[in-house]
Amino acid sequence: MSLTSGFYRFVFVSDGSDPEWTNWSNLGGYNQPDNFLLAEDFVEILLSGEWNDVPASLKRPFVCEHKPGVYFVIQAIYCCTIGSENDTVVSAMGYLANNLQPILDDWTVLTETLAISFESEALTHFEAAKRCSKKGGRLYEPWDQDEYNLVTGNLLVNHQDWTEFWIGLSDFDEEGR
Ligand SMILES: [Ca+2]
Repeated sequence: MSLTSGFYRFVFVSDGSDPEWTNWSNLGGYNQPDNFLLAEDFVEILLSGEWNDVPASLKRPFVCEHKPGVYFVIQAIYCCTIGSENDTVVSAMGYLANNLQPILDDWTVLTETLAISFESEALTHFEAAKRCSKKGGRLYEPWDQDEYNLVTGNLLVNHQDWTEFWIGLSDFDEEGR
């Protein structure tokens, strides 16, 4: 199975790597990605969970992701290297207990390594990416199919006001527009 889809090579925005799997739609009877009018370089997910390439200028709500495990460990180490000669592990656990909740409130923790946040404000792809970054995360990049099923399951149950959401997949750099 080719990882590229026809002429188009969509990669994760964060590091330009190829997805290990794809989930393209045949929206409107056309196999996606179709780069309609040669202007579709960014990817939305549909409520079906399938992917479609669309122009970056469209406004969509979006899904941010965050790696809570790594984030919390870094926070804990940071906390306990400042002015503490006590048992680092105990201090770190105390820090986590005191500081976990506000972070959890802002993110839905799906697994030990993935927290997501559904943002209902419709923004362009670039604006959405910036917003995720401001929250300490990035646009959601579906690396893992099982995790992806959790994410889209959550979308279906809780976020049906919109039918399309930005994720962090693009062929903008590949295709150069
Ligand atoms: Ca398309």
